[in-house]
Amino acid sequence: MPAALELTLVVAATARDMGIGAAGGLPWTGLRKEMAYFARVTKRGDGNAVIMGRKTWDSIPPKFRPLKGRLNVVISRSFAPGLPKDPVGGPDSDGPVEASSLEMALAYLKTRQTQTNSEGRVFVIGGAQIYAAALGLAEARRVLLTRVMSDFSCDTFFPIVLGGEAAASEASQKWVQRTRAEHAAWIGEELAEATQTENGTEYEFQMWEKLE
Ligand code: FOL
Repeated sequence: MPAALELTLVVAATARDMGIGAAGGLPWTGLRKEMAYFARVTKRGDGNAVIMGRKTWDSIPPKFRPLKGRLNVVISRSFAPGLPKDPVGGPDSDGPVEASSLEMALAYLKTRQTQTNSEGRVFVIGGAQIYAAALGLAEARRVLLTRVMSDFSCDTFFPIVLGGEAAASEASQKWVQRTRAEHAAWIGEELAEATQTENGTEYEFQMWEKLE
């Protein structure tokens, strides 16, 4: 029997103010190895799903969507209410599956995992509204955070602060940063040097988990 569904949020955010977006896209350009990490980690294993809001879907270059090798689930209040049926593009496609709420997206994925007897990982990939909804659920267990050290002007922000004084008390949940070894074991790959630099922007891959 598949294990209870758990959610992993994947996000890259500025260290200064948890900025994640600007003008409908990412705040930065050219963090190609960072994007490659996102793609590898969300793809690794079988039957993974990525859940995103409609604005995030729109922000992905059309040639890259649906994100391949992962079941894409897109959320919009304008989609038909009720449990989604097959993915757009047919039952074996990468979707997208159109869901009217995060709850419907999760109900769909639970049903699908039971029917296919699969235990693929479920990643929430934004944006701010969908992260906020996910963080309100007990299923949200971990955050794969890429902490971007350079400052970028942002108009969209991750809803909680991880790192610094706030992390321990955030939203009355306790978020703890896992070690590099624990992080590597969970994602299933070696982690490069603590700090990466691309095009003059420094960033660091981190994993945070919520204590019960
Ligand atoms: N998490 C992290 N760590 N970095 C991100 O850039 C990120 N971006 C989003 C959500 N979580 C993230 C949302 N935005 C693509 C584009 C934008 C996007 C998410 C994904 C995208 O095109 N992904 C392709 C990779 C294409 C390439 O290799 O350049 C994919 O296959 O995943």
